[in-house]
Amino acid sequence: MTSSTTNDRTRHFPPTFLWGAATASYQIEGASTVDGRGPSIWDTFSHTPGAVWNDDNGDVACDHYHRMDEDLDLMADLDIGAYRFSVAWPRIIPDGTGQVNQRGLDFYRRLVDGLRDRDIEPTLTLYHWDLPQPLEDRGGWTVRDTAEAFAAFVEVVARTFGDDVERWITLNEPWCSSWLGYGSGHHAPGIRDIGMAAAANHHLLLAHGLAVPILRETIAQAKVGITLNLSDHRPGSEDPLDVAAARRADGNLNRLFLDPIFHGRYPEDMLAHYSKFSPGFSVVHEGDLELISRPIDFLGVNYYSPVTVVDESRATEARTAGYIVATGDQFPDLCLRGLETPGRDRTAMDWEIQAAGLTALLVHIRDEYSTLPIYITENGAAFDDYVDPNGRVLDFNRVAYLQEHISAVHDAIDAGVNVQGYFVWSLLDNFEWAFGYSRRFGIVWVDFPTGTRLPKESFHWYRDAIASNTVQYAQSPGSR
Ligand code: IFM
Repeated sequence: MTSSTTNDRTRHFPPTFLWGAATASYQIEGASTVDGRGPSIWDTFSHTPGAVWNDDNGDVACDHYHRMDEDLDLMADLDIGAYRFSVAWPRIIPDGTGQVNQRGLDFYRRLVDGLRDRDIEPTLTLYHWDLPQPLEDRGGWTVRDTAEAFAAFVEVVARTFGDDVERWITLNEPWCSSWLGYGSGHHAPGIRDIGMAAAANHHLLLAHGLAVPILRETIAQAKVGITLNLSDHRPGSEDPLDVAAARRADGNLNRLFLDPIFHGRYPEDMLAHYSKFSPGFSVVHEGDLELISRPIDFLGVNYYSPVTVVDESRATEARTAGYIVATGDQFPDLCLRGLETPGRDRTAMDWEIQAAGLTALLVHIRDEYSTLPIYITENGAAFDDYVDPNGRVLDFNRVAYLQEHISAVHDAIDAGVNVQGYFVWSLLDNFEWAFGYSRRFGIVWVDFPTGTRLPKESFHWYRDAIASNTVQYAQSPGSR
């Protein structure tokens, strides 16, 4: 892969570089009971008092279900080459297994055709967290049957859209589905049990492994991948305890997914750690890892922020060294504490902005795991946007974030990493899970009471980047 530089700051992307935008079904569609859609775990969770900020829910969200044409026109105006969306399993098979709901398929048919009409490549994610509730009632991702049910769902979607969709993503961020859903309980279904989270981790990967051959057998030209949320993990100091803590954090977020997919095994240190929890990885059957490590065509990487940690016994030293130390961790079993560097910019999610972490992560994946094509399937930032008196959203902080991170992608390409595309998260402000509508990630403002869309400054900036296939190089302050 080649890229070139024409002046001090202009960075050109390869001519085939794919520029895109991403969304997910539950976060934007609304219409939660329309046209035969069944309930998902996120309907149940968001309707549980206190589970989501302000008791917000996805009943209406961006009402994309009814405003699809307007959203397609926004995408055409942005001139993206690809749109990454997810299909809602409960729209297509409302009970999770069995009867297929044709009206659910019809909705995505209109979407795929609308994209094709506008020369935008559909990039289809098969699972972005909205598990049909009836499957959760039978154990959800903690049981093997759910992986089998997913395989049957994949077959329906592949048969329906195989002729029109080339790029398929089996799962979005299985770490969140398993560890936030069943471990910390911050996400649906809201269970707090480390042993169940580990079992869910495995069954999600199994679901991916079962889906790959179905996609290949059904669609001759399918390009199949999986999207992982990964981070660059840094120890707060060179103390061996902190180095070990960073290794544990990396083990939970990165290696529990990358190792089975690319090396066909779970990391020994993580297996040893989680052997204390039941059922944990005892749910792994002989042959599962061969399924999980079946060859794929690309890796989707979602990156937002680096992670810096110390061993929990060293919190006081870290404070003395000038860090702000988190008071606890969502996974106490890992015995670590997250650090904030005072003075570093952070997003409205309180995530540190550090684009160099993206380059480091991409180089690490290339060196340790795979030279397969990589797509940045999500990257973006929430900020406290507002519509100004002139009717504009001047989100220059988001522009800076995108500029720095797209520059970091360019750095990775220059370092020889095979990055083939970038999808901004997100096209629209949307339902940000446990944060409800309090966090805006969109490059398009959504006025939730009315549904009105308003492209932000970042939308116009991103459109220029796409049109010129360049970015003016920028680094996050304090980049290492
Ligand atoms: O909104 C989410 C998305 O659904 C998955 N990746 C992270 C985003 C921001 O939190």
